[in-house]
Amino acid sequence: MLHHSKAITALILASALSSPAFAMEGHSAHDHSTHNHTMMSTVGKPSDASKATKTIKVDLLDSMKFEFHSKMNIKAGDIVRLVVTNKGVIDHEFSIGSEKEQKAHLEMMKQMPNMVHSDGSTITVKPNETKELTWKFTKRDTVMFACNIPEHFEAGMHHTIVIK
Ligand SMILES: [Cu+2]
Repeated sequence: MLHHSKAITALILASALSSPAFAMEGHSAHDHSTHNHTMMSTVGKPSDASKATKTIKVDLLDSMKFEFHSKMNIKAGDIVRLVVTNKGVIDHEFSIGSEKEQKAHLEMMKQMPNMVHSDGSTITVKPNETKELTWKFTKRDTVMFACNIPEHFEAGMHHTIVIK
């Protein structure tokens, strides 16, 4: 009987491990709460790093500021690879969206402060860590970069640019 149930468990495990859905489930269980719904943004969409037309480095600072290493001179249609480093000692986030989207995101973060993102428009970056996000800015628009970790946005951790 014991032998029999073991065999069944092994079978279930084997099929579960080969399923991509299981891999995602396992990932979110590990991250506690993963925000992985596909959020449509009005200011663009995630893109492939290999298609990038520009690379911009950004540092996240505990002074609640973003430090862009080059001018955010972005035109509609540009695909920008953002290389984001957390230079601080606390977690920060780098999120791309419209002002309205960032406001909604901020409200959500107040409900779930430990939310970890993987929706393509937001990355959570730990101290001394560098992560990348490639984004296609699709049209002339006002885009807001924000860290929506509670208190950070309010302390000034956001930056608005105009896409030409
Ligand atoms: Cu922050």
